[in-house]
Amino acid sequence: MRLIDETGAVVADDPPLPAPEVLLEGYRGLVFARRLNDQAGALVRQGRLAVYPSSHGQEACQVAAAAVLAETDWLFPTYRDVAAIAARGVDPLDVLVMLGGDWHCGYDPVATRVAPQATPLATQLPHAVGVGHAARLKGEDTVVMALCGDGATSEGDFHEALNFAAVFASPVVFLVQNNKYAISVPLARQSAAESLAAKGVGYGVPAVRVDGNDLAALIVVLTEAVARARRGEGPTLVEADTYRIQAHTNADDPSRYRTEAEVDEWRPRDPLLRMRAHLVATGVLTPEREAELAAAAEEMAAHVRAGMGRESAPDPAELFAHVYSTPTPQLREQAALLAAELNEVQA
Ligand SMILES: Cc1ncc(C[n+]2csc(CCOP(=O)(O)OP(=O)(O)O)c2C)c(N)n1
Repeated sequence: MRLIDETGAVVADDPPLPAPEVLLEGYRGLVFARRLNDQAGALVRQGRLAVYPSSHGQEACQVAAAAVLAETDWLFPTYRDVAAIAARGVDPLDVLVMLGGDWHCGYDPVATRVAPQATPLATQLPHAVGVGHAARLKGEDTVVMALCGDGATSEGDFHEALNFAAVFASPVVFLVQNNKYAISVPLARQSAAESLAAKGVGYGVPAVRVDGNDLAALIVVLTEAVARARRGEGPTLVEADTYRIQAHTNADDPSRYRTEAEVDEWRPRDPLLRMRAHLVATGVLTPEREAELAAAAEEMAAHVRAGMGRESAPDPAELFAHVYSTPTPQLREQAALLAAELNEVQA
């Protein structure tokens, strides 16, 4: 599904576009998300942030996922969904705590209704379904938005979560950001299905494939999926067709598995450029408004730069502290190895 093409032109009028103020607010979210991605990338290069999986090029998915939720709903993100968590209203500094190398989640999941970021692939999906199922049993009208990547759809947890949610009509929206790569593994080596949305069929879950760089289409599709879940009609699977423009993380060299020409094909499909073109053409985005948005995004970036590194440095030994109440011999051995190595480095 697509409503606005790469030039910003409207290409479909059914379903209708979201209201101009909704799109303008969405554009604000895109500007903030892009600025946050750029800022976090710079902090990694300065050695002030341990790792950052950028969502550059995928910002429309991130912003839409947060925009369609009510305050009482839940968001279940992955490591790549920093911008979605920030769009939900969590201070970016708190979101970056874990990626700064701390084993703590930097925000309060219960207060923010955002689960801790998940690094193991797809493990957040059964958790998301559990929260949705529990809310349903308690008679609450909470909806859960569960995010994952294309690679995560090969994990057993994805299938178990989808099946359970379908059978028990759990109020969960599964949003798969198909950015075409699981680190170096291209989609064709990940799935033989015609599309990732097709995976909904076997579970009896309605599925939609949407242009993941079209913010308007994403908002429409996800709003309907959330409404459906809230009506008690069960889960929806949404596959967002998008692309990871930057490296998987700072530790990755994408030139080993994809060509620059392929990346260049996706650059003009940028979700920001597209929404900007649309809003300028329709007179909704004035130069003054745009300058205000840019200034506010700069302020957010300055806040992130100033606050980075305020958290205490975690003790590496804590890595082993809470795995088992009685550590196994292997764990004790690993802990001793790490301690010896750290002693050597410090000496
Ligand atoms: C259970 C599990 N297996 C393997 C990994 C290693 N790993 C980290 S990221 C990644 C690729 C994930 O790709 P995808 O789900 O498409 O998400 P993306 O990074 O593209 O957002 C892999 C295999 C992991 N984190 N968890």
